[in-house]
Amino acid sequence: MKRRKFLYLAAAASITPLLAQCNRRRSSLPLKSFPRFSSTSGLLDLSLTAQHSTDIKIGKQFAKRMTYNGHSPGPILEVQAGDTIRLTMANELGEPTNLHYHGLHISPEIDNVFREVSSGEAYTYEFQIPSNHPAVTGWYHPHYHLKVASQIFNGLAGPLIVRGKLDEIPEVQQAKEEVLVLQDFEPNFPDDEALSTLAKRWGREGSIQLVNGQQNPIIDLPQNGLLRLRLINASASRIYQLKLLEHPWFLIATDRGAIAEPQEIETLLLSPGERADLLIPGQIEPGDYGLLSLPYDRGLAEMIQGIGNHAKQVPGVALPAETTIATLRYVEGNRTSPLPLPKALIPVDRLPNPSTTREFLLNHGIDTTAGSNSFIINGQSFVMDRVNTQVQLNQVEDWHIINKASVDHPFHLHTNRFQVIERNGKPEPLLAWKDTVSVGGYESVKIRVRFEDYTGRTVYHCHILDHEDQGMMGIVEIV
Ligand SMILES: [Cu+2]
Repeated sequence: MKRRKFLYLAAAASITPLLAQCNRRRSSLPLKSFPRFSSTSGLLDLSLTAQHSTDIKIGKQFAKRMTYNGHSPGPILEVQAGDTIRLTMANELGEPTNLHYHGLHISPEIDNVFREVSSGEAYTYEFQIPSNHPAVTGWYHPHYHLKVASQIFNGLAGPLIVRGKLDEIPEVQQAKEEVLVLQDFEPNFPDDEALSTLAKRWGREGSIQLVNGQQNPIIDLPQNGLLRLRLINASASRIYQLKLLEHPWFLIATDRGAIAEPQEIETLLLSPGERADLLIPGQIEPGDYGLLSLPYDRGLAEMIQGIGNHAKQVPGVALPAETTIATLRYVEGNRTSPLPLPKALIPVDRLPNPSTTREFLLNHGIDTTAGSNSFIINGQSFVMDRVNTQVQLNQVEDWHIINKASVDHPFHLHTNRFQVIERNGKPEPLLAWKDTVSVGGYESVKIRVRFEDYTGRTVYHCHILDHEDQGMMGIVEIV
């Protein structure tokens, strides 16, 4: 590990002058407002068309992106716990797709990643969100196997907000709210067929980091007020290590809802699929404060060592670089005295001890039963209709996720939420509800999950989506 760090630092030092030119762009444009669909009288009824758009403006260029209704990221969907969503998705992509409702606790019969919505067809998803569903920042995105990485990297993703008790806490209610969808982009990116094996094995990344499709937008921070940010990592592979420069910020919610009380943080690590809600009090010296994406090495140093320096020129392999992804700017607020942070949020009850413990070994290798040389979990790569794990409804289990590889493999479980119990054998300090957890190279994480409310087949997988497409996914059947 020491050697890996050293190599990485050496690489970072040699590229710093270049970064200073291209990534410290001055912020000038305000954060654009988002198209939004909100439920009325308990129903959110809408249509989304997955399509190609050629007129998506990124910086000064126009880019070809995959969009929902012409937007990347797609419109915000906003509902209350207990509401019904009736969403018709029309597919005009020229290839199959579908939708996954990442962050919702709903039946896998509805949130079914095995469903195919063929090109030229439409499908209506209709379901009720449980009335006891926690308030969450979720997101919707395609989950059609073998196309997940390319469709998400090309821009298909949108926020899905469930409002509830967290939103009713007076200080949270009075906060100014922004949803920030983090994506990365590369101009002139090769087609999937032309993308190098290396980029697919690494997990494709773009060198341009976008917040709601913009580079370094300005976000207003009302003086004496609170700004609530809902962050969604909708990138195919990029792991963000975020820092708000010289300004305090407080975590209030993770993937599946609120934590017990606001927690001041230094940096925030956000793997693909993960979300975090933050409160930022506008109560220090007015000015501009950069939201930095710090260089984060998810194993590139070791890979470059293995294949030589030419990794730098491979499209889809972006070198770690410091980038200001947004700028928070103090603006006049309507308050004369500071709005305090809430003292308490929502209690998080610790799950009881498990009745079963399982191991999941993440690695690269040969699965002789699938006849593939790819990304594997417990020696197996993903095969449609093969159940890898069977669990009992309502039982609590500990899953010990052990990464045997040198690169990070963030682990995502569909349908049910979990709590992280241990990381590398040490108790996890923060009790929180999660559905995606970062597992660094050679690291291990223990998660605790209760399989609640729904039987059926659902999946767990690596959220580096190229890894998932290449087999790092399994089926769990709840009986
Ligand atoms: Cu992975």
